Amino acid sequence: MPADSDTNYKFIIHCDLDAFFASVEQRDNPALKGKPVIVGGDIRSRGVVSTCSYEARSYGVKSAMPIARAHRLCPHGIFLPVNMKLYREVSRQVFAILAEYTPVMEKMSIDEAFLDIGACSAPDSPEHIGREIKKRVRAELGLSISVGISYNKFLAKLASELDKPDGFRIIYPEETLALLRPLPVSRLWGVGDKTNRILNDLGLQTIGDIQDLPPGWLEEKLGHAGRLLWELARGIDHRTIEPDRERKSLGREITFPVDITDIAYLHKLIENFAAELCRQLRREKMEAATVTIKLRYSDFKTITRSQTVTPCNSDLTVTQIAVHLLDKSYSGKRALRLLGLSLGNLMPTAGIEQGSLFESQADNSNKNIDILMDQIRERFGKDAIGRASLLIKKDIDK
Ligand code: TTP
Ligand code: MG
Repeated sequence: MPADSDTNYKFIIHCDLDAFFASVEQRDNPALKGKPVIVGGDIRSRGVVSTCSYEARSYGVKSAMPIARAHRLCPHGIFLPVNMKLYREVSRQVFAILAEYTPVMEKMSIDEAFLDIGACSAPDSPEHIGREIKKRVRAELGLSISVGISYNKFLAKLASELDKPDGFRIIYPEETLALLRPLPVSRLWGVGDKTNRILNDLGLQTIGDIQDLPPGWLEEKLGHAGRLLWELARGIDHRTIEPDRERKSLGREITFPVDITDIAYLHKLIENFAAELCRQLRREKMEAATVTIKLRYSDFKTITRSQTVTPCNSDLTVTQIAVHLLDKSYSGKRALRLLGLSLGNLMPTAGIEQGSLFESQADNSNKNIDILMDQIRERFGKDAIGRASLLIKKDIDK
């Protein structure tokens, strides 16, 4: 770690459970221990692999691969459905343990979080904390978690990945450059297939190739992203831990210029709000488990109605639930001066590509439409596209 005199240093711990869904299945059914367990659905299903045990990985099976392909690679594998309710509960238990070590924790997904240990008033040695987390997760929850420790987020995550499974690794500043040097550029944070190809086309295969570039070269080619990649290649990462991901709800409401009773119009407004809120959730890779509507009558009496749901971020699902809540509680007789929709009980989405695993085909095509619309809006602006039913008078919405 940097010298104690460096007031800027941080101790960041990155924790990520090993083969999470599959490990929970193996824990709860000892007959599955040591076997190639593949979670994602029946071999006849058209879904994809959610995750698989390390035993199955040795056959080349991996997340997001079609189940049929996984079956060809590992015909004697044990194929199990996704039990999301159980994994969410275990995830909550794991995060409860992690939260005991620092108030500054950022959950990245269902099985992964950063802890800022430097933020504790009397921090124990990071190594001691890291080892204790591993021990407790094993003893109390029967699961194996990989822990990486370093002085920034990128290196802490890399540390936990490099030593998986059951990993424990610290990356010290003096070893950073040499450790990064031989690794492929795809190891840099944010480098997916597309950026990987661009970098390869520029003749950059390893992180060392980027380290050797003169400062500014990659920035000239790729703009700000080039600058960030060059910094990451040298182990520089200024991002801080953002515990505000813990935000518990997200809402939108409107006070009407004149009181209204038009139920069809209220439905349209709900659809609009749902689209906007869900888009934000998807951008933050979050889902909501509670949908709440708020109604204020012309005499200022205010009511709220909520429903707990399977965590989701789909425009259509949220709209249907909110419209149902409205229809149950509002007959159109009394004039309304305010309508609100909020999504609560926010939590990180389970995984990037798990969609097709545990949802119906209709859910999936809705999700795909949502994602496609997000991409178009990202490129052409917020009003570039919407579901046909959402096209309503914009003036009142403003
Ligand atoms: P990961 O942490 O990426 O994977 P993992 O925990 O299964 O394995 P590793 O030891 O490499 O960390 O994801 C956590 C869970 O999220 C995983 O168990 C299942 C789910 N998931 C999906 O449903 N689909 C996906 O494409 C990925 C990557 C994960
Ligand atoms: Mg994991």
